[in-house]
Amino acid sequence: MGHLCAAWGRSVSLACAVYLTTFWNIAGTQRGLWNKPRRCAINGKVFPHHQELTGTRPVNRRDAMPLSRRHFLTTAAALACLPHRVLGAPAILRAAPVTAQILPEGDGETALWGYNGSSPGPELRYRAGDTLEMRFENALDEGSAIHWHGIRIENAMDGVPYLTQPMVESGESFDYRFKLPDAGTYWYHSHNRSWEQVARGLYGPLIVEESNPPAVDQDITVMVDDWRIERTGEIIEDFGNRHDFSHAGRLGTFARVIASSGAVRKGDRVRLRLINVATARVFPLEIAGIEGKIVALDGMPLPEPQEIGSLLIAPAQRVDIIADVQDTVAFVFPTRQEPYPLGEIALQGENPSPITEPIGPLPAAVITAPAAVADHSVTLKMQGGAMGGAHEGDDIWSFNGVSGLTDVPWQTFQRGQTVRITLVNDTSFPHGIHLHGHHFHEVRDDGSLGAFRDTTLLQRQETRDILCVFDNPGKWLMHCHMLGHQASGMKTWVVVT
Ligand SMILES: [Cu+2]
Repeated sequence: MGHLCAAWGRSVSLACAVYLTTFWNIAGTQRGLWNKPRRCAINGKVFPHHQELTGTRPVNRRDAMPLSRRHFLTTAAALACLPHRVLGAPAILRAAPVTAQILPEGDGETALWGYNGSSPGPELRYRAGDTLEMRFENALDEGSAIHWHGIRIENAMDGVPYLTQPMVESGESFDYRFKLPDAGTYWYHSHNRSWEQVARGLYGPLIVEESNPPAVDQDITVMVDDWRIERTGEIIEDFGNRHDFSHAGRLGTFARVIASSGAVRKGDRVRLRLINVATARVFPLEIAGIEGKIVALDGMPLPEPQEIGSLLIAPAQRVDIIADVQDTVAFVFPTRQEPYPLGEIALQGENPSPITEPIGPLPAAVITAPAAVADHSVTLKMQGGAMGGAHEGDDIWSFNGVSGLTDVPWQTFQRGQTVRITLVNDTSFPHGIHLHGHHFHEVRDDGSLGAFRDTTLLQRQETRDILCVFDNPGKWLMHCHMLGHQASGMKTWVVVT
């Protein structure tokens, strides 16, 4: 496993870009954003206008940390500008209530649930081929378990209570131990009552480095989330309401990025590992201040890096970017009204010797290619929800007229079979469909193989084929990662024998 580094907690204290405080109304649409006076807290000072800050950030990076040191000390991993990144992970993840500074410093704190005293939980960083060994301790008042999202994992370690492991009840623990086969950007999160537990903050990044990582000056994890909180920071305790479930899910009132570094130099080459950890919100995302390429989606390298353009990241999806810094790195959520600022990484000095090599592809993952002709073809139709048609399920949502998990799996596949699944979104909402234990190819309209993902976004009334080699034995969940949809019927499971 990764080195258990005693100094890690101290050495990774660089947290977080500058955050602007902007709310949108609780109706949850992207319209009608309500703006607090725009301001940024840096070095404890409050600046009245965001624009005034460009290029005038403090030079002491350690002081440029608007998030509370108390609560976020262990959330970040990459120490800026160190030539060698530090692999590291604690040996225990302990879930318990925490307090987090979600709003800018000086505004109210938010009572959440987290791991090891913080939300997000600590960044776990390993190298491909390592074995992750982690004791999960549950100090919550209810059951929980940890799912290691996107890892082609041994089934018994997948973290789905009742399907792959017993529930880890309050006061109990569970030992996870599994190999990390593929380099990439992954994340871990609760997989019990996830519409509430993840919304309360039970998640963190899981980074698996290449054995020979691409040369960058900084490797920065950027989680994007929204929280349904009052303007005081207090969480709004309306989890699990059926209105949310039947519509787009629990959309937040406040959103921002949480980045593992607060500053970059002009000319730095950076790797940005974007993770949408929200329970429901699809984030369109624009990133200013960099020029580069997308090199991986959902952890898996692209054969050829792609232009960045405008990103659209569904809950649970990841995007890896390698890029050169030209200016303050600003993350913006474009809306129909004014752009909603999600946070920035400050510009601080200039890199005297920038990396100039072209940005090439990451080393390909060693994974079985799908057969030219699929062994099986099946259809999975999403039905239900508000403004949806009638369906035969007994809950809000269904797959093929069946809501929730049944005693028998939806499908049983022989190990190694290539299966074409036609995903049909016959509803009025987008859905991000996640398959556990495997990645799959999105099939393009012309029939060619597209991105290799573990979560695919289907817009309302959209249809897409995916092609998967089911080569990992066990019981695997397949569900919508809008977690309220999952909770109210949009999930099923397959068996690979
Ligand atoms: Cu959904």
